[in-house]
Amino acid sequence: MNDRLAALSQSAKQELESAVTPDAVEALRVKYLGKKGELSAILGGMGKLSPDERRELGAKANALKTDLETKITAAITRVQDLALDAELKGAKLDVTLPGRGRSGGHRHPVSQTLEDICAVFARLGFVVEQGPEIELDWYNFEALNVPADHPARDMQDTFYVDGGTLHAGFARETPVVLRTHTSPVQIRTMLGQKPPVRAVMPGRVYRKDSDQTHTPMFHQVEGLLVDTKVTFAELKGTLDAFAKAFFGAKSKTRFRPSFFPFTEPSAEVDVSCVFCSGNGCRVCKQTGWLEVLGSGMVHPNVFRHAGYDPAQVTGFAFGMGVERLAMLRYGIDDLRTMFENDYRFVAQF
Ligand code: 2NL
Repeated sequence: MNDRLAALSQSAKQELESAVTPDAVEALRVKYLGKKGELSAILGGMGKLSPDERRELGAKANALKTDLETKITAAITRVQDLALDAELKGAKLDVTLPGRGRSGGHRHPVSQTLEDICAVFARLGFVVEQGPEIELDWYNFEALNVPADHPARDMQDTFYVDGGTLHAGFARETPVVLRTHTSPVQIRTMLGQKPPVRAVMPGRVYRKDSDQTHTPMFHQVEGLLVDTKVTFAELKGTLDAFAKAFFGAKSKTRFRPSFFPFTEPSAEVDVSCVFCSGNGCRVCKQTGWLEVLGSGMVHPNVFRHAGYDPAQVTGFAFGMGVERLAMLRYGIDDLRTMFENDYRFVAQF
Protein backbone atom coordinates (compact mmCIF):
# COMPACT_ATOMS: atom_id res chain seq x y z
CA MET A 1 0.00 0.00 0.00
CA ASN A 2 2.77 2.41 0.99
CA ASP A 3 4.56 1.65 -2.27
CA ARG A 4 1.41 2.25 -4.27
CA LEU A 5 0.96 5.66 -2.58
CA ALA A 6 4.60 6.56 -3.28
CA ALA A 7 4.30 5.48 -6.92
CA LEU A 8 1.04 7.42 -7.30
CA SER A 9 2.64 10.55 -5.85
CA GLN A 10 5.61 10.18 -8.17
CA SER A 11 3.63 9.67 -11.39
CA ALA A 12 1.05 12.39 -10.54
CA LYS A 13 3.87 14.86 -9.96
CA GLN A 14 5.52 14.04 -13.29
CA GLU A 15 2.32 14.10 -15.30
CA LEU A 16 1.22 17.42 -13.74
CA GLU A 17 4.57 18.97 -14.62
CA SER A 18 4.29 17.94 -18.24
CA ALA A 19 0.65 19.05 -18.64
CA VAL A 20 0.37 22.20 -20.80
CA THR A 21 -3.38 22.80 -21.17
CA PRO A 22 -6.19 23.41 -18.67
CA ASP A 23 -7.99 20.35 -20.09
CA ALA A 24 -4.95 18.12 -19.44
CA VAL A 25 -4.73 19.35 -15.82
CA GLU A 26 -8.44 18.70 -15.30
CA ALA A 27 -8.05 15.17 -16.73
CA LEU A 28 -5.26 14.50 -14.22
CA ARG A 29 -7.37 15.78 -11.34
CA VAL A 30 -10.11 13.31 -12.31
CA LYS A 31 -7.56 10.52 -12.80
CA TYR A 32 -5.96 10.91 -9.34
CA LEU A 33 -8.51 12.61 -7.07
CA GLY A 34 -11.84 11.80 -8.76
CA LYS A 35 -14.45 9.48 -7.18
CA LYS A 36 -13.24 6.62 -9.38
CA GLY A 37 -9.65 7.85 -9.29
CA GLU A 38 -6.49 6.13 -8.19
CA LEU A 39 -6.43 7.54 -4.66
CA SER A 40 -10.00 6.33 -4.07
CA ALA A 41 -8.99 2.90 -5.37
CA ILE A 42 -6.13 2.69 -2.86
CA LEU A 43 -8.35 3.84 0.02
CA GLY A 44 -11.00 1.31 -1.06
CA GLY A 45 -8.53 -1.50 -0.47
CA MET A 46 -7.84 -0.46 3.14
CA GLY A 47 -10.55 -2.74 4.52
CA LYS A 48 -8.13 -5.65 4.65
CA LEU A 49 -5.64 -3.81 6.85
CA SER A 50 -5.32 -3.78 10.63
CA PRO A 51 -6.61 -0.68 12.50
CA ASP A 52 -3.04 0.57 13.10
CA GLU A 53 -2.01 0.11 9.49
CA ARG A 54 -5.27 1.78 8.42
CA ARG A 55 -4.63 4.82 10.62
CA GLU A 56 -1.10 5.22 9.31
CA LEU A 57 -2.03 4.78 5.69
CA GLY A 58 -5.10 7.03 6.03
CA ALA A 59 -2.94 9.87 7.33
CA LYS A 60 -0.47 9.41 4.46
CA ALA A 61 -3.28 9.27 1.90
CA ASN A 62 -4.82 12.51 3.26
CA ALA A 63 -1.44 14.26 3.18
CA LEU A 64 -0.96 13.10 -0.39
CA LYS A 65 -4.45 14.34 -1.31
CA THR A 66 -3.72 17.83 0.11
CA ASP A 67 -0.34 17.84 -1.64
CA LEU A 68 -1.90 16.89 -4.97
CA GLU A 69 -4.60 19.56 -4.62
CA THR A 70 -1.92 22.20 -4.08
CA LYS A 71 0.04 20.96 -7.09
CA ILE A 72 -3.09 20.94 -9.26
CA THR A 73 -3.91 24.54 -8.29
CA ALA A 74 -0.35 25.55 -9.14
CA ALA A 75 -0.55 23.66 -12.44
CA ILE A 76 -3.79 25.46 -13.37
CA THR A 77 -2.14 28.85 -12.80
CA ARG A 78 0.88 27.73 -14.79
CA VAL A 79 -1.08 26.50 -17.83
CA GLN A 80 -3.30 29.61 -17.78
CA ASP A 81 -0.18 31.78 -17.90
CA LEU A 82 1.10 29.63 -20.77
CA ALA A 83 -2.16 30.14 -22.63
CA LEU A 84 -2.00 33.92 -22.09
CA ASP A 85 1.63 34.04 -23.23
CA ALA A 86 0.73 32.11 -26.36
CA GLU A 87 -2.19 34.44 -27.05
CA LEU A 88 -0.08 37.55 -26.60
CA LYS A 89 2.63 36.15 -28.87
CA GLY A 90 0.23 34.96 -31.53
CA ALA A 91 -2.23 37.86 -31.80
CA LYS A 92 -1.30 40.67 -34.16
CA LEU A 93 -2.40 43.50 -31.88
CA ASP A 94 -1.41 46.95 -33.09
CA VAL A 95 -1.70 49.13 -30.02
CA THR A 96 -0.82 52.19 -32.11
CA LEU A 97 -4.06 51.97 -34.15
CA PRO A 98 -6.36 54.92 -33.47
CA GLY A 99 -9.45 54.05 -31.40
CA ARG A 100 -12.85 53.61 -32.97
CA GLY A 101 -14.43 57.06 -33.11
CA ARG A 102 -17.62 57.77 -31.18
CA SER A 103 -19.95 60.35 -32.63
CA GLY A 104 -20.89 63.05 -30.17
CA GLY A 105 -24.30 64.63 -29.68
CA HIS A 106 -25.57 67.26 -32.06
CA ARG A 107 -27.49 70.48 -31.68
CA HIS A 108 -30.80 70.59 -33.52
CA PRO A 109 -30.83 72.85 -36.62
CA VAL A 110 -33.60 74.92 -34.98
CA SER A 111 -31.48 75.48 -31.86
CA GLN A 112 -28.45 76.36 -33.99
CA THR A 113 -30.44 78.82 -36.07
CA LEU A 114 -32.05 80.41 -33.00
CA GLU A 115 -28.66 80.88 -31.35
CA ASP A 116 -27.11 82.24 -34.54
CA ILE A 117 -29.92 84.79 -34.98
CA CYS A 118 -29.44 85.96 -31.38
CA ALA A 119 -25.67 86.11 -31.89
CA VAL A 120 -26.05 88.47 -34.88
CA PHE A 121 -28.22 90.81 -32.80
CA ALA A 122 -25.86 90.51 -29.83
CA ARG A 123 -23.17 92.07 -32.04
CA LEU A 124 -25.57 94.92 -32.76
CA GLY A 125 -25.95 95.55 -29.03
CA PHE A 126 -29.19 93.64 -28.35
CA VAL A 127 -29.59 91.68 -25.10
CA VAL A 128 -31.67 88.47 -24.81
CA GLU A 129 -34.90 88.53 -22.80
CA GLN A 130 -37.10 85.54 -21.98
CA GLY A 131 -40.57 85.12 -20.50
CA PRO A 132 -43.34 82.59 -19.78
CA GLU A 133 -44.86 80.36 -22.47
CA ILE A 134 -48.14 80.25 -20.53
CA GLU A 135 -49.26 83.85 -20.69
CA LEU A 136 -52.12 86.11 -19.72
CA ASP A 137 -54.34 87.17 -22.60
CA TRP A 138 -53.61 90.78 -21.60
CA TYR A 139 -49.85 90.51 -22.36
CA ASN A 140 -50.37 88.35 -25.44
CA PHE A 141 -53.15 90.37 -27.14
CA GLU A 142 -54.59 93.33 -25.22
CA ALA A 143 -51.32 95.16 -24.56
CA LEU A 144 -50.32 94.56 -28.18
CA ASN A 145 -53.31 96.46 -29.52
CA VAL A 146 -54.90 93.31 -30.93
CA PRO A 147 -58.66 94.03 -31.03
CA ALA A 148 -61.08 91.81 -29.10
CA ASP A 149 -62.63 90.57 -32.34
CA HIS A 150 -59.32 89.88 -34.11
CA PRO A 151 -59.27 86.41 -35.75
CA ALA A 152 -55.98 85.52 -33.97
CA ARG A 153 -57.89 85.62 -30.65
CA ASP A 154 -60.35 83.02 -31.88
CA MET A 155 -60.56 79.69 -30.07
CA GLN A 156 -59.76 78.19 -33.48
CA ASP A 157 -56.34 79.84 -33.59
CA THR A 158 -55.17 80.15 -29.99
CA PHE A 159 -54.73 77.55 -27.26
CA TYR A 160 -56.74 78.78 -24.28
CA VAL A 161 -55.56 77.32 -20.96
CA ASP A 162 -58.50 78.75 -19.05
CA GLY A 163 -61.44 80.92 -19.97
CA GLY A 164 -60.80 83.83 -17.67
CA THR A 165 -59.70 84.33 -14.06
CA LEU A 166 -58.84 87.26 -11.84
CA HIS A 167 -55.11 87.79 -11.61
CA ALA A 168 -53.14 89.99 -9.24
CA GLY A 169 -52.87 93.49 -10.65
CA PHE A 170 -55.81 93.09 -13.04
CA ALA A 171 -59.14 94.86 -12.43
CA ARG A 172 -61.03 92.52 -14.75
CA GLU A 173 -60.63 88.82 -15.36
CA THR A 174 -58.23 87.87 -18.15
CA PRO A 175 -57.99 84.48 -19.91
CA VAL A 176 -54.79 82.40 -19.90
CA VAL A 177 -53.29 81.33 -23.23
CA LEU A 178 -50.22 79.63 -24.64
CA ARG A 179 -48.39 82.63 -26.09
CA THR A 180 -48.90 82.96 -29.85
CA HIS A 181 -45.77 85.10 -30.29
CA THR A 182 -42.91 86.24 -28.04
CA SER A 183 -44.20 89.84 -28.10
CA PRO A 184 -45.56 89.56 -24.51
CA VAL A 185 -41.93 89.33 -23.38
CA GLN A 186 -41.39 92.75 -24.97
CA ILE A 187 -44.33 94.16 -23.01
CA ARG A 188 -42.95 92.66 -19.78
CA THR A 189 -39.51 94.07 -20.57
CA MET A 190 -40.87 97.59 -21.14
CA LEU A 191 -43.00 97.42 -18.00
CA GLY A 192 -39.91 96.39 -16.04
CA GLN A 193 -37.43 99.02 -17.20
CA LYS A 194 -37.18 102.59 -18.48
CA PRO A 195 -36.17 103.25 -22.08
CA PRO A 196 -33.87 102.76 -23.93
CA VAL A 197 -34.53 99.09 -24.76
CA ARG A 198 -32.56 97.02 -27.23
CA ALA A 199 -33.47 93.33 -26.87
CA VAL A 200 -34.31 90.11 -28.73
CA MET A 201 -36.86 87.62 -27.43
CA PRO A 202 -36.34 84.03 -28.61
CA GLY A 203 -38.59 81.14 -27.67
CA ARG A 204 -41.41 78.70 -28.30
CA VAL A 205 -44.81 79.90 -29.44
CA TYR A 206 -48.08 78.04 -29.97
CA ARG A 207 -50.80 78.30 -32.58
CA LYS A 208 -53.71 76.00 -33.33
CA ASP A 209 -52.70 74.97 -36.81
CA SER A 210 -51.17 71.83 -38.13
CA ASP A 211 -50.54 71.00 -41.78
CA GLN A 212 -47.66 70.57 -44.24
CA THR A 213 -46.27 74.02 -43.47
CA HIS A 214 -47.53 74.69 -39.91
CA THR A 215 -46.92 72.99 -36.57
CA PRO A 216 -48.81 73.77 -33.33
CA MET A 217 -45.51 74.74 -31.69
CA PHE A 218 -42.71 76.62 -33.39
CA HIS A 219 -39.93 79.06 -32.49
CA GLN A 220 -39.74 82.76 -32.92
CA VAL A 221 -37.21 85.48 -32.41
CA GLU A 222 -38.67 88.91 -31.96
CA GLY A 223 -36.74 92.12 -31.41
CA LEU A 224 -37.44 95.54 -29.95
CA LEU A 225 -35.53 98.77 -30.01
CA VAL A 226 -36.90 101.81 -28.16
CA ASP A 227 -35.22 105.17 -27.64
CA THR A 228 -35.81 108.83 -28.37
CA LYS A 229 -36.09 109.64 -32.10
CA VAL A 230 -35.75 106.08 -33.44
CA THR A 231 -36.68 106.15 -37.14
CA PHE A 232 -37.81 103.76 -39.82
CA ALA A 233 -34.37 104.24 -41.42
CA GLU A 234 -32.83 102.55 -38.37
CA LEU A 235 -35.29 99.68 -38.69
CA LYS A 236 -34.20 99.22 -42.31
CA GLY A 237 -30.49 99.54 -41.54
CA THR A 238 -30.67 97.07 -38.65
CA LEU A 239 -32.64 94.42 -40.51
CA ASP A 240 -30.52 94.79 -43.66
CA ALA A 241 -27.40 94.30 -41.50
CA PHE A 242 -29.02 91.21 -39.96
CA ALA A 243 -29.85 89.76 -43.40
CA LYS A 244 -26.27 90.28 -44.62
CA ALA A 245 -24.80 88.73 -41.46
CA PHE A 246 -27.18 85.76 -41.46
CA PHE A 247 -27.67 84.99 -45.17
CA GLY A 248 -24.37 86.30 -46.53
CA ALA A 249 -22.79 89.66 -47.34
CA LYS A 250 -24.15 89.66 -50.90
CA SER A 251 -27.76 89.46 -49.72
CA LYS A 252 -30.12 92.29 -50.55
CA THR A 253 -33.29 93.24 -48.71
CA ARG A 254 -36.56 94.79 -49.76
CA PHE A 255 -39.32 96.21 -47.56
CA ARG A 256 -42.98 95.84 -48.54
CA PRO A 257 -45.89 97.59 -46.80
CA SER A 258 -47.82 95.27 -44.50
CA PHE A 259 -50.11 95.34 -41.49
CA PHE A 260 -49.77 94.24 -37.88
CA PRO A 261 -52.00 95.60 -35.08
CA PHE A 262 -48.91 96.33 -32.94
CA THR A 263 -46.89 98.36 -35.48
CA GLU A 264 -47.58 101.38 -37.66
CA PRO A 265 -46.28 101.55 -40.30
CA SER A 266 -45.55 97.86 -40.80
CA ALA A 267 -43.29 96.17 -43.30
CA GLU A 268 -42.64 92.67 -44.54
CA VAL A 269 -38.94 92.06 -45.20
CA ASP A 270 -37.75 89.97 -48.13
CA VAL A 271 -34.18 88.80 -48.71
CA SER A 272 -32.74 88.03 -52.15
CA CYS A 273 -33.15 84.29 -52.73
CA VAL A 274 -30.29 82.36 -51.11
CA PHE A 275 -30.64 79.54 -53.64
CA CYS A 276 -30.56 81.48 -56.94
CA SER A 277 -29.09 84.83 -55.79
CA GLY A 278 -32.23 86.54 -57.02
CA ASN A 279 -32.33 85.04 -60.51
CA GLY A 280 -35.54 83.09 -59.89
CA CYS A 281 -35.90 79.43 -58.95
CA ARG A 282 -38.38 76.87 -57.59
CA VAL A 283 -37.83 77.90 -53.94
CA CYS A 284 -38.52 81.63 -54.51
CA LYS A 285 -41.23 80.79 -57.07
CA GLN A 286 -39.31 82.69 -59.76
CA THR A 287 -39.59 85.98 -57.83
CA GLY A 288 -35.94 86.14 -56.72
CA TRP A 289 -37.10 87.03 -53.19
CA LEU A 290 -37.82 85.15 -49.97
CA GLU A 291 -40.04 86.52 -47.20
CA VAL A 292 -38.05 86.28 -43.96
CA LEU A 293 -39.52 88.61 -41.35
CA GLY A 294 -42.22 91.04 -40.28
CA SER A 295 -41.47 94.43 -38.77
CA GLY A 296 -42.70 97.94 -38.06
CA MET A 297 -42.62 101.03 -35.88
CA VAL A 298 -44.13 100.28 -32.44
CA HIS A 299 -47.77 101.41 -32.28
CA PRO A 300 -48.41 104.28 -29.80
CA ASN A 301 -51.10 102.18 -28.07
CA VAL A 302 -48.54 99.48 -27.33
CA PHE A 303 -46.25 102.05 -25.71
CA ARG A 304 -49.19 103.32 -23.60
CA HIS A 305 -50.01 99.80 -22.40
CA ALA A 306 -46.35 99.21 -21.58
CA GLY A 307 -46.09 102.42 -19.55
CA TYR A 308 -44.01 104.38 -22.08
CA ASP A 309 -45.05 107.84 -23.33
CA PRO A 310 -45.39 107.75 -27.14
CA ALA A 311 -44.70 111.51 -27.18
CA GLN A 312 -41.26 110.83 -25.65
CA VAL A 313 -40.10 107.64 -27.36
CA THR A 314 -40.31 105.81 -30.66
CA GLY A 315 -39.13 102.36 -31.58
CA PHE A 316 -39.16 99.51 -34.02
CA ALA A 317 -39.97 95.84 -33.58
CA PHE A 318 -39.66 92.74 -35.70
CA GLY A 319 -40.41 89.04 -35.62
CA MET A 320 -39.23 85.97 -37.50
CA GLY A 321 -40.01 82.26 -37.54
CA VAL A 322 -36.94 80.19 -36.67
CA GLU A 323 -38.02 76.93 -38.39
CA ARG A 324 -38.58 78.84 -41.61
CA LEU A 325 -35.14 80.48 -41.46
CA ALA A 326 -33.50 77.13 -40.61
CA MET A 327 -35.19 75.55 -43.64
CA LEU A 328 -34.03 78.36 -45.93
CA ARG A 329 -30.54 78.27 -44.55
CA TYR A 330 -30.05 74.50 -44.80
CA GLY A 331 -32.22 73.91 -47.88
CA ILE A 332 -34.72 71.72 -46.00
CA ASP A 333 -38.00 71.43 -47.86
CA ASP A 334 -40.21 69.51 -45.41
CA LEU A 335 -41.10 71.20 -42.11
CA ARG A 336 -42.03 67.89 -40.49
CA THR A 337 -38.42 66.62 -40.54
CA MET A 338 -37.68 69.37 -38.00
CA PHE A 339 -39.91 67.73 -35.42
CA GLU A 340 -39.24 64.02 -35.92
CA ASN A 341 -35.94 64.15 -34.03
CA ASP A 342 -34.40 61.48 -36.22
CA TYR A 343 -30.72 61.64 -35.30
CA ARG A 344 -29.72 60.84 -38.90
CA PHE A 345 -31.49 64.06 -39.92
CA VAL A 346 -30.19 66.21 -37.07
CA ALA A 347 -26.59 65.06 -37.58
CA GLN A 348 -26.53 66.43 -41.15
CA PHE A 349 -26.36 70.09 -40.12
C1 2NL B 1 -43.84 87.96 -37.94
C2 2NL B 1 -44.08 89.34 -37.51
C3 2NL B 1 -43.67 90.92 -35.80
C4 2NL B 1 -43.61 92.42 -33.97
C5 2NL B 1 -43.57 91.15 -34.45
C6 2NL B 1 -43.86 93.66 -31.86
C7 2NL B 1 -43.80 93.59 -30.49
C8 2NL B 1 -44.12 94.72 -29.75
C9 2NL B 1 -44.50 95.84 -30.37
C10 2NL B 1 -44.55 95.85 -31.73
CL1 2NL B 1 -44.06 94.64 -28.06
N1 2NL B 1 -44.24 94.78 -32.45
N2 2NL B 1 -43.54 92.58 -32.60
C11 2NL B 1 -43.73 93.49 -34.83
C12 2NL B 1 -43.84 93.25 -36.19
C13 2NL B 1 -43.81 91.94 -36.68
O1 2NL B 1 -43.63 89.61 -36.23
O2 2NL B 1 -44.03 87.64 -39.06
N3 2NL B 1 -43.37 87.09 -37.04
C14 2NL B 1 -43.09 85.74 -37.35
